[in-house]
Amino acid sequence: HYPKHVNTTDQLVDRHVREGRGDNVAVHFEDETITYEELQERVNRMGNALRDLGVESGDRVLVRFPNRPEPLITCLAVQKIGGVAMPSMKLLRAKELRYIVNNAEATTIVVYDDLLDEVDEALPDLDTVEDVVVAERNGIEHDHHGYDELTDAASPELEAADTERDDLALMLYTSGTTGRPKGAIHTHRQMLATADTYARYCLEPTEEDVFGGNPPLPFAYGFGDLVTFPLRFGASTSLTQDASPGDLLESVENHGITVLCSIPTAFNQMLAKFPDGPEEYDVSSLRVGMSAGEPLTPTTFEQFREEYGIKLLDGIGTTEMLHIFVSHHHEGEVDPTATGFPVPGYECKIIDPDTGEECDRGEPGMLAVRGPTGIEYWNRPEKQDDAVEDGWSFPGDIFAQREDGRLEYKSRADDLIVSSGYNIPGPEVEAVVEEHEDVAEVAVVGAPHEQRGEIVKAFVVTADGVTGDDELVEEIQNHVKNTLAPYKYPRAVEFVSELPRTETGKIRRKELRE
Ligand code: 3SK
Repeated sequence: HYPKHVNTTDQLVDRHVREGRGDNVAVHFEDETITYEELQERVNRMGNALRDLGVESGDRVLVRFPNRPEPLITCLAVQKIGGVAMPSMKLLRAKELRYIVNNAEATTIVVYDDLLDEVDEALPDLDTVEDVVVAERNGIEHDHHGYDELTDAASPELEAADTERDDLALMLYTSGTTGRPKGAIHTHRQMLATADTYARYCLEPTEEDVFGGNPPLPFAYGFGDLVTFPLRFGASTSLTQDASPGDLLESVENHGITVLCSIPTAFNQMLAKFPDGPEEYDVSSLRVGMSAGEPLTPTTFEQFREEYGIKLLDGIGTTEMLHIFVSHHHEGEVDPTATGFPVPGYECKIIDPDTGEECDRGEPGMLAVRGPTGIEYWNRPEKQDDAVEDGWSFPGDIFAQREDGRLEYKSRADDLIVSSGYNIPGPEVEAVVEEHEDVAEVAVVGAPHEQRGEIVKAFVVTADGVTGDDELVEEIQNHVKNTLAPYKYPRAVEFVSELPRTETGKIRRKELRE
């Protein structure tokens, strides 16, 4: 429950200064540390600069940066003056920016100079944009406003706007598997609620914690992990720009990261790059890891525990739900073969898509979720109607609920392979193929087949020094047949040098299917 009038930035920044935590470190970035008091001043200057440009309550502001302090400061500033922050993925091209900015009717763009090209290319078609503010960090020439010039000239004093809890604060565009991107909208209340449910109960953060990792800030997962969660609890965030596995470990050592946030691909890269563990780095500060974005396999969980000494808490969330709604509630209860329980504050049920009735325990069906966040799109009523029914959101995942209440991930609704009438969840087969010592990475999808409708096909990246040949295909197939119901074995195996991935690390299954 939140008061009717609440402002996220007031809660994430100003409250700590008011309550005597102004000297706590809020942000670590490279060699720089920013205390809560300094963060407040920088946010205030940016908020005033935006107001001076004419940004008003409710206006949408596109924010385009790698993971560094400026996007965090800008989003908090936009929210403090009652606007709606729209962090956008770095790799978006002019065509995508055109659609997003025009759909959102954004008035202002704040951009890292190295990402300006695509903005400039799109700009003549951006109907509502009045100002572009450029953070000059790489000496790139431009004819827009300069971030430092505007903020240096602006006042360091700013009262938070009198926003209401259900006013919009954040909009994140998500492409999903098909169609035009959709703006997932979130209010001040919902942003705080992700911290007060998942983070509070599953991570139990304290002021001493340092959250760090490499999910991009425009990814809902990254925004929660690296902005909302640490700042809600007066803790610190460690930002690492364009982090490779080595960069991330350097940040763990230098900034004393305690909560490591990432995705399975990156955890696997860390394991592959440092097969004997992170010996070159001091990672003794770590206390827990968070994993989301893709299902975490038991193999990765076990290897990471062995090499890094921490358990990874797997969780499932979506951009629309803003953060994780199913996870184990603490590391002590983790069973790596399941995703976990509904996060405190959320309820889940499993629905048979054919009958609309609740499934029996153990039976797979569509996951429905209800809680303090829910699916809501900007101006797309037709998508809204597909995704929400009687207050229950349908994120599009297939789960089964075990007798003990744990929820077991099966697949995305569109990753279910239907072969000779059998429903086969691709990720379940992936987890088994990945157990083979000669396999580094794998993605399993359905391939069209005349007699069977579809067959299970595995795209495999072999471990370093291993050649993919017929013998290995047979070994992989036998391993699956011996571990799962034999109809789930991959009838086709193709060796590839890498898997196609999205900017947030998700495998592009659609591309593999095609
Ligand atoms: O992809 C996920 O699992 C996720 C988790 C938390 C927040 C947002 C997303 C998309």
